[in-house]
Amino acid sequence: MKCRLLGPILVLVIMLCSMCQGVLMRWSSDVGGNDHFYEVISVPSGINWYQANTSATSSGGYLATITSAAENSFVYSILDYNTDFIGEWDWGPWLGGYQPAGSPEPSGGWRWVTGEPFTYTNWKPGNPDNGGGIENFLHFLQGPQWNDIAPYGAWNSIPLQGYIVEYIPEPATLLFLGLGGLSVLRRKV
Ligand SMILES: [Ca+2]
Ligand SMILES: [Ca+2]
Repeated sequence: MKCRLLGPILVLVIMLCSMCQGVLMRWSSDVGGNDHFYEVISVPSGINWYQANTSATSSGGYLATITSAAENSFVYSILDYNTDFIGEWDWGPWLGGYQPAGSPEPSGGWRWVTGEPFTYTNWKPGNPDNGGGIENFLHFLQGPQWNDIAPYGAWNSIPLQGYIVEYIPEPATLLFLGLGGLSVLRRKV
């Protein structure tokens, strides 16, 4: 039994460790979480929402979708405020929320990239405001609260410097964790 499990588990761990760079943080069901992994990807040169979305899906996850206050607290807790929030206005990383073109402004039609219900929200007061008529994408702003912003960042010209990816682990990975595996997987840089 041990030998039969070891191979797939190692393959999964190697796959997780090779998907991209950074530290995977597990929101454990032991503390009321969903057992998903989250990863903050720092992009000092800047990245727009479309690029972040493509990168997240190509690495096997998706831009983080936040559907409860508890999840918002967990995801925000893994951010380093000093490096993940940038600029005069403390712009934080991209999330997986967006507003399709043609939605009633400023608050209509918001959805998650996964299709999960967009019922829980944590807008910063005054948002969403569809500033400049072009703000249809979601990110953390000045803390754990959200802002709608343009796809290319502030004023559609100052890109954000990171994004958060959410991964749903395979059952075998959860079994590995249940057997005493790590709750934090450190990726190779
Ligand atoms: Ca908008
Ligand atoms: Ca806004």
